[in-house]
Amino acid sequence: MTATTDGSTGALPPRAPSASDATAETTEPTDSLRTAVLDDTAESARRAAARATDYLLSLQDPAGWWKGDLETNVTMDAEDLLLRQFLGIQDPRTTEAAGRHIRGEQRPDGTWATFYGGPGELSATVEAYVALRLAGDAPDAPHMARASAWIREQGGVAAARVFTRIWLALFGWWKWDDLPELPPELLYLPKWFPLNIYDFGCWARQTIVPLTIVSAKRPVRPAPFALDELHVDPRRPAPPRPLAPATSWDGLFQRLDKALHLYHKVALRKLRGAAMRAAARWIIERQENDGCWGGIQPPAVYSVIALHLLGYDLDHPVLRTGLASLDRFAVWREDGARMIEACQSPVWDTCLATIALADAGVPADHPRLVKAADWMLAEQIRRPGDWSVQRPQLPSGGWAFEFENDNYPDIDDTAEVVLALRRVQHPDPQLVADAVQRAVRWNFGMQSRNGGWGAFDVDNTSPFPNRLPFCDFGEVIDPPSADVTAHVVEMLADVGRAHDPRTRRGIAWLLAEQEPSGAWFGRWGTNYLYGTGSVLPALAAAGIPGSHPAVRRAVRWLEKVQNEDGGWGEDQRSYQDKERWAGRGASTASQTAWALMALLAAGERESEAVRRGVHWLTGTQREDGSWDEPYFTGTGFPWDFSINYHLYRQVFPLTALGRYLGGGPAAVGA
Ligand code: R03
Repeated sequence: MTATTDGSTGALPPRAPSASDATAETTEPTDSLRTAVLDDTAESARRAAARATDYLLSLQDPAGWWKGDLETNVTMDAEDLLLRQFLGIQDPRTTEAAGRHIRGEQRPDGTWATFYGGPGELSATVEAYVALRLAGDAPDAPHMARASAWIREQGGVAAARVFTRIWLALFGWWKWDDLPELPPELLYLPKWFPLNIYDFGCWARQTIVPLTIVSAKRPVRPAPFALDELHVDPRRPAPPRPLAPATSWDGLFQRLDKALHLYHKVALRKLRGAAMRAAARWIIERQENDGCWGGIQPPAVYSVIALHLLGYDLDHPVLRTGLASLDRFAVWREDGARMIEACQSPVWDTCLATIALADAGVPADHPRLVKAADWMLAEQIRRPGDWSVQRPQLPSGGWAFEFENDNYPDIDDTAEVVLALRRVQHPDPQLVADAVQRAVRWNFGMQSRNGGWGAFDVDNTSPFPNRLPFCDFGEVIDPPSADVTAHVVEMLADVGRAHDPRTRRGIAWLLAEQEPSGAWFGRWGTNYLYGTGSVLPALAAAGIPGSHPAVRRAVRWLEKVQNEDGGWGEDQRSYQDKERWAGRGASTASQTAWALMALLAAGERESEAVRRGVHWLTGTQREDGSWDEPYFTGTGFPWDFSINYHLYRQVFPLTALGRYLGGGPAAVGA
């Protein structure tokens, strides 16, 4: 047994002194560990992991969960002020605090970006500008004049996304007639008919249903000021858009939209009324226990507006609790600024934190891990949801991302929660086994036809939603992705189902999805580093050896894109220009960790690339055990909506260091 300086046994992965007062299980050190303790990489990794463990444990809520801030962009804050203005519930303290946050995010050129270090973005800049005017900033103040000049240069409001123009239409700053139609009669399309609401990804469906009511009602509240400065030509705010040939898909959908505009004028009042009432019922049935809708900002704000337009009072329980749920998306900063989260991530953060701590050698029966497991167990969803429309016979058993989102469990969270639960030694093993069995059955049942897994629904791959002129922002369908599929495969292998034919089809789908470069695309994390960092651990778990050609190609790619400083980083621009930016960007803690997780799974523990990567992590760690990460490494929608998950900088480095020290799932040797 080799003793290390902190007195712990060399055979064990790093353990935080405060976290690991429990029994040490002693096993013989493996050859690799024996070498590792002799060199300073392992020693500094051990110290870094111990500090990171303590820091992560200090962030756990007494109830057992973790939740890091989910930072996105100022459209969240701007829309919050616009909503308050629309409903007439502005209050000076909130306006002041939101204004402070928005002003603090403005870049020197007067614009707002949608991710750290990104370019100015038109829609975000328009929304932020309008919000600051609501907060009282004068149009000729230098920061405002710079913003409006840039907006005009970019084509003005007319060139902004549909959602932005909808917000402006609510105050007469844009004409409803110059927006795509979304008729409420959409709800009547049967589920086999193209463009029925179940053809859309769940987040789009939840947003579109309330917007059908808004778009039918076309409300206009008095504008508190004019916005001429945001149009290239204020006399003609909406220059005509060129019409594509009728024989093209775009042309066809443009004409469909024109027809719907005509229909808006002649819609049968009875049918329209009934359709709006059906939409309201659909919305109210889906309100969660905490008052929110889908746990995400867009459905929540548009549902509140839609129901209000149908005559619901602001103090009606549905609206009162809905508005209260939006208030809980606010994060108040020390400097008095108020930031709105698009969504909250407690389940996701908790399962990732649990896995990280287990990887770092916190004993499986540690009270904090048991507390986390108990919290996760209580969050399992035991009733049908929107997913049941495609799978009416499938019993429930998934987890959602948020505190309350029982209608929309997702496959990704379910896979990761199972992986986390299985790392904990719970006093009631049967409780865990039953929960895992339900989850495995649910994830198997949610496999798409092609063998992969989407995030929320089965076979959500219709080509039509993307063609609608309305859909010019983000993704509107939920096809299988490599990252989610990898997480499911890793989980199925962990529960002993690696050889199930359904798992094999998942693996075949993954192998077919590999890019010529050797990497995998990251749908919900940025980007090829996230995809590859998800797939290689899954392949290893499923018994694919490190010598497999696909794994070798991925390893070569990772080594190729490693930064000079030893870390890895990938800019959001990789979603726009993969030739230039795939795997490229300033090193970050979470992305370096993903690359290391991939390499370690591929059996590369002794490689120079891994040693340099570990050094980057240990060398950039702060005194308190945390890492800085201003860069956004999470993805809501590729390019259009990026996320800085504030816990990623902590959980992924800890997992990588723990696995480096031998704490994680074993790699399959080359
Ligand atoms: C990381 C893996 C777990 N994962 C869940 C990830 C959830 C990410 C947050 C989702 O937040 C959203 C923000 C949104 N905005 N706009 C939309 C939206 C949806 C989700 C949106 C876009 C287009 C349409 C409707 C809504 Br149509 C800001 C699986």
